Amino acid sequence: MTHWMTDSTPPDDQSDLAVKPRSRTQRPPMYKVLLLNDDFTPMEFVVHVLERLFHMTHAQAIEIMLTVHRKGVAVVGVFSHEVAETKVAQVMELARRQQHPLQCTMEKE
Ligand code: TYC
Repeated sequence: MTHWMTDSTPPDDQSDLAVKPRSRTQRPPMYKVLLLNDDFTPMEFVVHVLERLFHMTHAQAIEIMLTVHRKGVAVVGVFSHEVAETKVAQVMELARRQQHPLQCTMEKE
């Protein structure tokens, strides 16, 4: 008996019946960054934050700011955990520096 015959892998005589192995690749979880409404933060400050930190055009920033103002909350972007955390921290820091009560949070998509 030759050595290769003791191998535990059976001869592949049914290659035409092969099934696709289940893919084990996974997407990393993504996180929504949410902006919350309040009664005190000036509209123009919120627009500035959206332009500066979320790279929105002036028109897009106004639209999202007004959505938050009317509905109470809006998603301003979807990012990896690390980027979402950084964005939230940057918004909170800009607001804190200007003493605005603006709140920004993140949640798993
Ligand atoms: N509601 C605020 C006002 O009337 C404006 C505002 C919009 C505040 C969006 C926060 O996330 C916010 N000045």
